[in-house]
Amino acid sequence: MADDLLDTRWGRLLVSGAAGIAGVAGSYALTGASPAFLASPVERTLTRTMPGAIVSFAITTLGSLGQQLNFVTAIGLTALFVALAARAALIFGEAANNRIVPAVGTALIVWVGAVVLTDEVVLSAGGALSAAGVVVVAQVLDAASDGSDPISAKRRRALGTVGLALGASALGFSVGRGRTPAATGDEAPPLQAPGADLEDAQAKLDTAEANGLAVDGIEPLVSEQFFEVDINSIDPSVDAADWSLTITGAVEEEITLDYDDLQAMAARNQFSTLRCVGETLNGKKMDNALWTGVPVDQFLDEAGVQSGCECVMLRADDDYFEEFPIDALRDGLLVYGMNGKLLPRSHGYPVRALVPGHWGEINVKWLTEIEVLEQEAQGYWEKRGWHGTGPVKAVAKLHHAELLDDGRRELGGHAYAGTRGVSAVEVSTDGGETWSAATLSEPLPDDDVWRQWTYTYDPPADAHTVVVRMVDEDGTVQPSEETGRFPSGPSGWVTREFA
Ligand SMILES: Nc1nc2c(c(=O)[nH]1)N[C@H]1C(S)=C(S)[C@@H](COP(=O)(O)O)O[C@H]1N2
Ligand SMILES: [Mo]
Repeated sequence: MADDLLDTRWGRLLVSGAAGIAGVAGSYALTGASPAFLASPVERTLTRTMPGAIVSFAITTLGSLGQQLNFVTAIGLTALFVALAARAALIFGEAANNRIVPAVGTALIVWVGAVVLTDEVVLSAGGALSAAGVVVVAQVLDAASDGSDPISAKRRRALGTVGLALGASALGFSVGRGRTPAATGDEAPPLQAPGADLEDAQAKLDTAEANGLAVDGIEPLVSEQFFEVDINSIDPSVDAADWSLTITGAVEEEITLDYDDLQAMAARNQFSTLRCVGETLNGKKMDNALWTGVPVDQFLDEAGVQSGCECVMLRADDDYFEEFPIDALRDGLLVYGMNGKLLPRSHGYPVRALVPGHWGEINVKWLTEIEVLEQEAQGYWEKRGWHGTGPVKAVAKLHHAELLDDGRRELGGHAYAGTRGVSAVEVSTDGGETWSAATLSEPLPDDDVWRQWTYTYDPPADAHTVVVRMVDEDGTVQPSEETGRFPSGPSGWVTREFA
């Protein structure tokens, strides 16, 4: 059958490629954006094995684009793996002169590979069956051809196969999107936990609403769009019923807590702002929420800490880990609620650590283990050169500048200094020569929290530089010295030129 598409080299390549794309889409259709998606373990492996210097370079030069590139690479590699499986099965089928081998072989290789990578016996069928489906379609189209006008018929079949694979892929991606567990806070269900004081949570949220400044251009005191930073593009999806947290290592007695245990214990509602050490000085990765969780120190006492270094390693379901002083953790919460709702998957459902006053990176999401250490060790980001486990640096951000109808200009933003608190924000419109106090939002009931600021002035006719700085509760003015974000987080006063 010399006119068969699958008898030609390019035909087999084409069908294999189409099978690769369909395999990725079919996997996604069944799993959505969850760790069972075939590209997820591939991305994790890429992330973990990438040299730290390259990761840090990508973060500082590309920002989140670096991670997107990594994810696209992972999807490409996954499609390549499926395509190679189909190609091997096709070649083997031809050598054996067997019509069953190509489809069954494709399905089998992809399925075994997927099970090895994802540990999901049933969900691995999605990629395997769709890839095999493309091979079957190509075979059926070949079998149905009558042999006349071989070249153009082959082209038609080639187009048919590719078209079908792409159509099926589009369908697969839209089905998969629908299956992706809810990630955003708004979609999270309301909190219902025996130990949580929901009236207190609502009262605090009301306070935040009342204390916010009436400025359109800046985020409210409780962020509507809370930033996310993850080492992987696909978040773990942990079942609360299966979740447990163990306190291990240098303790008198190991402790294991499950979700019900935690929800039954007296919880606290606490405002806390998170800021990412890897963000630019005036970047957007700083946000505030009301967190509901159980104070962690009682568990450390119960376990009986025997640490030689007074330090702990927190570990998570996404293989993330961070090390820092145990004293910082003693002020922390095991959080299961956010803004009166269940903690969303994207922010660490079912349970994350909250460590007030420290850079975001030690606020470990999808927390599974607290290991009390004998000796200092390095966390995930410290292994990659960062120093982000300590207290946050103070910052006053400038995110809003608007000319008002009366010709004046309104400026605004947020200021944050960890648990040191914000007592004032000062604005200079002459490049730092003279300073004036900005208007601040009323403080929120907890200390580790940002404040909004606004300042309105008559802009001069010529070019001028606006500088913003904050003062903490002790009266300390935020240092003016500018540093980049790598390795210890950005410092300095935010400036902006107006022409
Ligand atoms: N398990 C886990 N926890 C994590 C991370 C992560 O990638 N995995 N990212 C950290 C970083 S760098 C920051 S800044 C904060 C961000 O928290 P958010 O995504 O809830 O805003 O989570 C931290 N906790
Ligand atoms: Mo971060």
